[in-house]
Amino acid sequence: MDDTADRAVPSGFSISEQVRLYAVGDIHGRADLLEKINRKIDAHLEKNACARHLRIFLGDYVDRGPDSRGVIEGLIAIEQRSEAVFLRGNHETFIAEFINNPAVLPTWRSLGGLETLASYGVFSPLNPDPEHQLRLAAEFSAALPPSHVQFLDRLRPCFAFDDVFFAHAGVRPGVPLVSQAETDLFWIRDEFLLHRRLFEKLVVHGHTPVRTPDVQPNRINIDTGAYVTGQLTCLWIQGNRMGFL
Ligand SMILES: [Mn+2]
Repeated sequence: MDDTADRAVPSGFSISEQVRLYAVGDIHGRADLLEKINRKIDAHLEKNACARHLRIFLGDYVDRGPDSRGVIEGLIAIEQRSEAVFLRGNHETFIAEFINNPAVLPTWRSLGGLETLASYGVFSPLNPDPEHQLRLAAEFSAALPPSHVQFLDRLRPCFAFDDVFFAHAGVRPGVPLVSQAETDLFWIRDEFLLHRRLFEKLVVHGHTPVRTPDVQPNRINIDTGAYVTGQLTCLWIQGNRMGFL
């Protein structure tokens, strides 16, 4: 399959012909890949001009990979030069949670949180005792630049544009898209992934890594496990056409 070719958006869903959406999957601390994908988007725009475009990032900017701090920095820079939407992923929820409740550290560690701390110059042993957790949380809070705190505060739970609905993990079947719970938008897996019928809109999501982008009649998964595979996927949609960068 030629992934660079454009094709029809599934199930007759479409967006405005005048707008091109670029959606980027889970980055997980790979600032290098974020830079690369933005260059690809810039090149695509140069070759295929469009009146308006919008970059949509699906969350999971931090953890696991080596440079979460650099990713946040890169996203803030994009926001300053381009129209962009930033969604919250389940991993972003741990940053505020750890500062408020340092005892969550073992859970966050199991999801790659120590790499995020290290990217901010906060180095944790594998099993810090509760008192040490408290110190690490204070250190981390002091190391987070205000611009990063503000960026993380304004992440959106989901975003809809015409016939397309963007959320980090997915949606709960049977619940209207406007009434989705944040825990589902950030965390849901099988109940969403195994659902076969159409939703109100085409759902574009990440969260559950796949080898290649997974295009289904009712959803498209663009989390290609960038932090291990080196493949950060971008899906573009314009009118009733779409393609991958
Ligand atoms: Mn996730």
